[in-house]
Amino acid sequence: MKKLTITLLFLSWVVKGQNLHEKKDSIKVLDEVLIMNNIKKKIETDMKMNVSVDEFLASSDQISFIKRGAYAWEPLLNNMSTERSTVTIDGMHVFGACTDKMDPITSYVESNNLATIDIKSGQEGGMHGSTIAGSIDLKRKNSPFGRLQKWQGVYQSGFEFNNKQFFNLGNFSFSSNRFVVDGSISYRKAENYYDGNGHEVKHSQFKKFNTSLGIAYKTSELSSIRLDAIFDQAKDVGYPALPMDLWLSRAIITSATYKQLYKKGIIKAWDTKVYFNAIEHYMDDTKRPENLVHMDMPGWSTTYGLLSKLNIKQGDISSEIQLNAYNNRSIAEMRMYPQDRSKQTMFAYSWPWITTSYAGISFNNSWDISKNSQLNFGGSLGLNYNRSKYVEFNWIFHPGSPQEKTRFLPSINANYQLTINQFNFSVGGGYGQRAPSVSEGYGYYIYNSFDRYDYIGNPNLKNEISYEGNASAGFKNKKLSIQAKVNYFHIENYIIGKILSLGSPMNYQSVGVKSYTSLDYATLFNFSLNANYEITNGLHWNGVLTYARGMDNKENNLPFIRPLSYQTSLHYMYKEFGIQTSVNGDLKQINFSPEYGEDKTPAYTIWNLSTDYRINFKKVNATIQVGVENILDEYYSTYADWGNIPRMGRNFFTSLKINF
Ligand SMILES: [Cu+2]
Repeated sequence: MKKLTITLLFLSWVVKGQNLHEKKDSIKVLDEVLIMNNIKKKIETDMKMNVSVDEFLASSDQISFIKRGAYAWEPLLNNMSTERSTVTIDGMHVFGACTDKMDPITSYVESNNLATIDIKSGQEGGMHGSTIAGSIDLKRKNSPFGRLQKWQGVYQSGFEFNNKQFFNLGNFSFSSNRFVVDGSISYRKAENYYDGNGHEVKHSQFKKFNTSLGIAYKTSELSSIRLDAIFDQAKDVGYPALPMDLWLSRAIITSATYKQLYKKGIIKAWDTKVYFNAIEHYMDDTKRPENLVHMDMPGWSTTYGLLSKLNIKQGDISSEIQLNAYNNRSIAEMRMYPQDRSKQTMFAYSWPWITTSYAGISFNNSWDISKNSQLNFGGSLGLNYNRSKYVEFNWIFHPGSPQEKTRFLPSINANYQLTINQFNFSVGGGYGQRAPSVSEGYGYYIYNSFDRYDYIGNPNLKNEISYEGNASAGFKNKKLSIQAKVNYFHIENYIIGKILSLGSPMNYQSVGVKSYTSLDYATLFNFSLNANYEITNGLHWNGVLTYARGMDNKENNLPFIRPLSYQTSLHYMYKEFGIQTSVNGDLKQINFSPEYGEDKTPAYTIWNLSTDYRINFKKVNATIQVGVENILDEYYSTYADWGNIPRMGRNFFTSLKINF
């Protein structure tokens, strides 16, 4: 929805620009609009100005996380795991190279190369490819041509006391009439953190280096070309909830984009991008004395892709049509060694060279029926092809399963919005399908330390099919805004692991083997309530309440469904001084799922406080912030902390941000 508003806004600006100022540069107008939008949604939270991408995502009421440590949290959208959502960087598909999900895509960017994160729920998020839960698009910084101030830069630094995390982030941009450069560089280093009882959580350290560069050149009055690259490297990352750590993870993410705007006709803009990204991932279990047998489990993921988008406007209808195509190859190896590491005793592919090719066309229309009502409707049709090179591994548990598989993935959605005075309402529905992920379809002995089973993929799995309904209602006046949202998913052929009676575990820690199978169906319900109130000038209150419920076809609970959660914060600003405090927590997890390795998680409440001060000196403005998270040093772990690892105890933090 937000995307459509942006598009509409941009189209109306372009049209206005043409009528009022013939010579106004449309690209500039487009960029200005995008920038305006970005300024509103800075990558920071109420409590902290220098946040990681994960901390920023956590401030959304649609996102929860599975945490395996302090680094690279796995984002759950609408309480569904990453297989059910599309996570993209500027629309580009990137696939992690870890069979144990140590590297969600969000771990390959940094907060200082992002402008915003675009989250869309359910089938509305189908623009970049087939999805069930929705989409998370990480949008990179993209400076406009011909900005007044040619050079701009930001430097951020800070220290977090609990895990001795020290970070330095810098980014700059140069902009002239024909030429733009955006660059960023960052380094974070953290040691083990301490829980609320003051105990060290071993293997929770990390080191992350990230840099990005984007160069744009205006090829004509209405067209431009842009080259982008991100390089990310994480080293010596501990995952306290897993039986192994990460030695090295490296990603290179590149793209070339051509943008053409049109002054006449119904086509307003055409955007085409080709991209390539490669990820390598090397785990390390040698630092865990409890592992008697050592396993190397490296993984590689390589993706080529194309996306091409048209923006069209005719009368009251504006449309987006997008072509997505990509090809991914995922490889993961398992090498087992006895204590003498020079002797390898076993070799297997846990991802036996899986190729995924996808091509799809999606469209999205927005029709302004009247001044206060709007109909959005869209859909997509995708073609998904998989091939397993070393299909022998898949035949061990699923003999005779085909080496190649082609699937059609249709989707459709509609949503009606109505505004009556200060009230707004929306109601919508959707239908969509997704193909199984590489692990679900072709994984071989992927050890899951949560339920302690080895997981086997099944190439014959049916498509997951989602039927979805959603509604929202809101009220807004000068001081108060309240928004309530609900959605409901009925998902047929819901993919989940079930115990296999045959097959013996490979890992000595594992208790058995599970194969991915389809439940007849599962249902998911999500509710959120968000309120803002301006108590007096400078004093704001914000509150969020979320509730979710997920069940399988036998009314058993689904795993990783967030219990009732709340967050409330107060924010006070006086001149250059700001202070904010927040309380957040989950209630007791009653609806847990013992079948999938969950146990009851007690309630917890966390109290945070921070204060900041701004200094303006000529063209430079600096902000310093000090704060403390988990003031009461509560010992807790959440429903989605893998293996109930405790979260961080009291954490003092300081940070500095300089804009010049
Ligand atoms: Cu890994």
